[in-house]
Amino acid sequence: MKKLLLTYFEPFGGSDENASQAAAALLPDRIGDIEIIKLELPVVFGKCAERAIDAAAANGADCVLSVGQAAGRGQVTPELVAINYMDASIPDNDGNSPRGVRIDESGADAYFSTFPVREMAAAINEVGVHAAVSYSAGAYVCNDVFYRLSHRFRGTDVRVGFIHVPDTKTLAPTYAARALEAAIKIAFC
Ligand code: PCA
Repeated sequence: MKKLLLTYFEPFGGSDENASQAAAALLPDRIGDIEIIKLELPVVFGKCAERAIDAAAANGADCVLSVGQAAGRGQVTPELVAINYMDASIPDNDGNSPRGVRIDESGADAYFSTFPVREMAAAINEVGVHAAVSYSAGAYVCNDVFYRLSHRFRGTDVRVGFIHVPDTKTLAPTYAARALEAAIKIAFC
């Protein structure tokens, strides 16, 4: 049985909910023969990835799929690329606001997702939820966890991916969960 570490985020920016948290809560602990290990992450630069990396090692995860909320987006968006750049327009949940700096001075400028993002977007559309590949995960904490995980697991068999979901007013959590389930299934077929 394959093990997927599925991370989602706590609320941030003064909100009392995060669509990724609501969607993850609705996902089963098993999809086909994939065991889903769920982990909530703090919306804090650096710390988010440390938690995820520790949990991936502790559980022997075969892959890590992180999910976050992208308010203002109308579709579920598997992210193609993580960039080596932080630019926070609001402070993270520990009060950090890095502006226009690299995540890792000696790291690659960017990493591509090692998940099949085009197939994931197609599979999500097929279950009736609008989806499209996104070419930017932004420069806030979602991109940060995606970049740091990609950097940590580059050249290994551990796959790393990221999906943004719209806020819960735009897309009800049941649909976001359905989208994630479809994406996870296709990623392992
Ligand atoms: N969305 C933010 C960080 C946490 C989240 O759910 C982002 O897109 O960077």
